[in-house]
This record gives sequence, structure tokens and C-alpha cells, in this order.
Amino acid sequence: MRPVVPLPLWPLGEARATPLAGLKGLRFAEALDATGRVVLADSLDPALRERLGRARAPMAGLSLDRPRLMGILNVTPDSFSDGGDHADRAAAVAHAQALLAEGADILDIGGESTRPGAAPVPVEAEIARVVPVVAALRAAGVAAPISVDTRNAACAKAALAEGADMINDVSALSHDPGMAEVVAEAGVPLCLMHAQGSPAEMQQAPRYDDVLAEVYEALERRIAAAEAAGIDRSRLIVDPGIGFGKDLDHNLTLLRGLTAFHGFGLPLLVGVSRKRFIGTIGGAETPKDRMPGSIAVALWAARQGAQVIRVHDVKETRQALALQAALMGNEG
Ligand code: 9MG
Repeated sequence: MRPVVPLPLWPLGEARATPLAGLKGLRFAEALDATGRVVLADSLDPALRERLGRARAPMAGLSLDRPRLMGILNVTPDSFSDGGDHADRAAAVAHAQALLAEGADILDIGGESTRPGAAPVPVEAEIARVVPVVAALRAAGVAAPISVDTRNAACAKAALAEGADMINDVSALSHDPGMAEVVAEAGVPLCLMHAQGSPAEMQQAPRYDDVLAEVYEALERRIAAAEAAGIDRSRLIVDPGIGFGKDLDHNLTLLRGLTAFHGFGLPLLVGVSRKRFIGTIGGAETPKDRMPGSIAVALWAARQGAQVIRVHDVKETRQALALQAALMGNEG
């Protein structure tokens, strides 16, 4: 069934309206119900209203009462590292430090490309790319939270041992049967991202009857699986997985209905940076030319109450968010 979609009120909303997503100043007074009709927030199930509005638990020490930026650090052959080379590692560390200086709240380090069509990487190679960078960042005194973008338990375990704080699993625990245990034992936050299919084939023919309902229900099942495996619900973050087994219309429908995902009562992470649909709509074939469109969608996500936004262009997105927050009467 289609989830309830709260309609956020900006700027500042009415003081009497219902809080949304635990974000300062974000409220709603109306929502779309399962049939798409506008209903008053007051008429919603009180338990759902409570989940929609409650303050989110901090994530890796970051309070989530304002949108946070997750800076992307890919350590793949098409970016820096081809397997632990020292110069590549130094360049990756320098890039991470630059992202933090530009205003990233958390880093997301990944050693396996999850682009459409990307082939899986042997876990040993992934570990060789990611773990030395985590270790080098900690050795350099970087105290900022570090997330590791991995589907593999062995990589997660090794990175956590070197000081990573969180796991971002684009398979939502469905790739590696050992991942849940590693996360449960470490007691770290885990991002459960929705994907239809694996990166290698997910864009071949993505199909849904009702993409918003199906992604919501799939995430609900992954949350239940994580909890059944001993991961505390308070450590979970959800993500609709824009571009992961979704065509352009699927992506737009999910972004229009983003507030539905606050119904879990959990932090919401959104990643759109430089993705294909931005190039398609914005007429930018090359990913690096997709910054303006990426910022436009990041601002949209923040207005829908996404607590964490995953971006390549930290400085530019930070500036745009600051202006949006000022216009909305928030401190950003
Ligand atoms: C690794 N990665 C690439 N895109 C992503 C997205 O949209 N969300 C998350 N959680 N991870 C992503």
C-alpha cells in the first residue's frame, strides 16, 4: 500500500503544525494518504505521526537536527587508488581532508564502484583500497566520522578495526550473509539502501508497479531483517537508493514522495550527486558537469527533510544549503 506522504511546510511552518523528521523548523499540516488524497496531519494514526516527527538519534556522533553532508571519497581505479599505492593513498587522504575543510560532516569511503554496469571487485582488492586510507586518516589525526561504502563483511570488519564509524551497505545486508553480524557486534550505524538488482545489471530493465510503495515495503523488510540479526533499530539509516535499479521516472517519483520515508522514524540518507538522471534532464553527459543539477536536487532533498545528503561537491552544496536555510529562517 502507498505510504503516507507528508507535505512539508516551509518557511518555518506553522508553530502549531506537526514536527517532521526531527529537523529544526520543518513541519507539516497536511499529507497525501494511500489514495493520494490530501488529509490533515491531525487525522493520521498517532503512532505514525510520532515516528514522522520524532528527533532522530545522532549518527556516528552527529546530531541530526539539521541536514548533514556526507562527502564522497571513491578509492577506485577511476579515481585514486589501484590497490594500496602510497602516492594514491596520500592523494586520497588529501582529498578527504579537503572535503572536510569544505564542510563535509562525514566521509563515505568506497573501494568498489557501484555505478550501473560495474563489475564486482574481489574483496581483497576492496580491502587493499579502503582500509589503508581509513588507517592513514586516523593516523593523520582526522577525527571526523568515517562511513565505509561496502557490501562485504570482511571489508567492513577491517575498516571498523582501523577506526571507521559506520557502514553504508548499498545491498541493505542482502549481498554478504556475514555483514549483519559484523555490524551488530560493532554496534555501529548502518545505512540500508534500496536497490533492485546488483550494480552489474540493475539498470537493464528496472520495473515496479508502484515504485514508492515497493521501495518503502522493501526497506521495511530490510529493517526487520537487520533487527532480527541483532542490529539495534536506533542504529539504522534508510535510503531509497536513487539510481539503483530505477529509471528516470522512478527516481522522480521517489524524490517527490521522499517524505514518506520519514514514516520509519529513522534518519533518511539521499544520494543523487552527479547521477545519470541529472545528466539526462540537465543535458550533461559528463558526470563532472552535473554539479548544478546535483545541487538543485540536494536542496530539494533537504527541504523534504533528508538528514544526510551524500555529495561529491561539498563546498558548493554547503553554500547552497546555507542560503536555503537562511531563506527558510533556519541556521542551516
Ligand atoms: C555508494 N552509493 C552511491 N550512491 C549512493 C546512494 O544514493 N546512497 C548510498 N547510501 N550509497 C550510495
